[in-house]
Amino acid sequence: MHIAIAGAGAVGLLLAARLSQAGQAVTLLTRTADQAGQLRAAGLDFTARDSTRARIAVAAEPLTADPAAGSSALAGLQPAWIFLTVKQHALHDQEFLDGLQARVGPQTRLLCFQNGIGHLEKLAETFPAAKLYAAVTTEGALRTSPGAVTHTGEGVTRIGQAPSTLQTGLISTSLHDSNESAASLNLLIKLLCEAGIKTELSKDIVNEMYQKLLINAVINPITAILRISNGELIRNAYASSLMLRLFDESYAAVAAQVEELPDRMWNRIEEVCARTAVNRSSMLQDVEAKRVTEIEAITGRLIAQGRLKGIPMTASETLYALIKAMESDYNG
Ligand code: KPL
Repeated sequence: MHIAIAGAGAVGLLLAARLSQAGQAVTLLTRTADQAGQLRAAGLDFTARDSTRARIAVAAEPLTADPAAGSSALAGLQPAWIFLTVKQHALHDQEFLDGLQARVGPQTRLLCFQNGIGHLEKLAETFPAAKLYAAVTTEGALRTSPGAVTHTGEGVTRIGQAPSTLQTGLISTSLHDSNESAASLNLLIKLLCEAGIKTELSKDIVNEMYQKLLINAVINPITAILRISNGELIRNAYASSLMLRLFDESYAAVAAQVEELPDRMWNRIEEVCARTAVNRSSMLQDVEAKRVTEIEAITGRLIAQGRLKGIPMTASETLYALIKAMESDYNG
């Protein structure tokens, strides 16, 4: 079985490192030819949780490379799984979608790691015949250079099948056979666990995506604006009271979408901040590197859903506008 990982950011590199170390055939599909060249030439520099460092040989090529070309690591191979570890906004880039299209065969399963919501709908629309799965991970990773990643926090990855209602009836029932899907998922879970990525099956991955959305909506924008770590967020009384306002309206918007939310979501958010106290949220890392953030996929989507249900989303709207203002300042 061959796994392709589209997106060589922190999570993509972490998965590639762990799977390659466990002997799994993996190809990293990068956005740039430079990054692929560097990874092929120097290997992937991986720092594990216990601080041990290893240089791991990995197959890497740009996503836009012709997969049929003899030089491709995937020549003549149809990956059983493609892990999509790019940020959600990459799914709106036609060049990226074309590159992916060339690699998605009738048997390929797409496992989507994006934060936020809306990406499964976009992928179902773009690849109506693809078998879609989603992952929610709490693994912590930091990409320190295009060829180096550090495993900063051990977490759990939950994976499950995307709801068939996303896909057109005929295709989803004929191709997304549930016994076959369950067998493939179980095999993948075993493989990931053996590679040191603790992975579990989720029976309702959409609900879990919404829980993660709530966590990200409350933590990420404030840390990015104040440029503080997740731990500082709960130690700062003003930031915490802003978090509470965000939590109340975000909780209401999420609760209007999913059947049941676990109790104590606020406590879970505090726990996440405590557990990842020294970490800088992904949105803060994006802002510091002047990259486009995930504000649309997280706060933007939540505001839209809240408004549809008549829920006032005033704190979210203010933070959304502040992050958008920071983003538009990058170029100007
Ligand atoms: O997922 C995260 C992120 O930074 O995007 C949290 C949970 C906030 C941890 O930093």
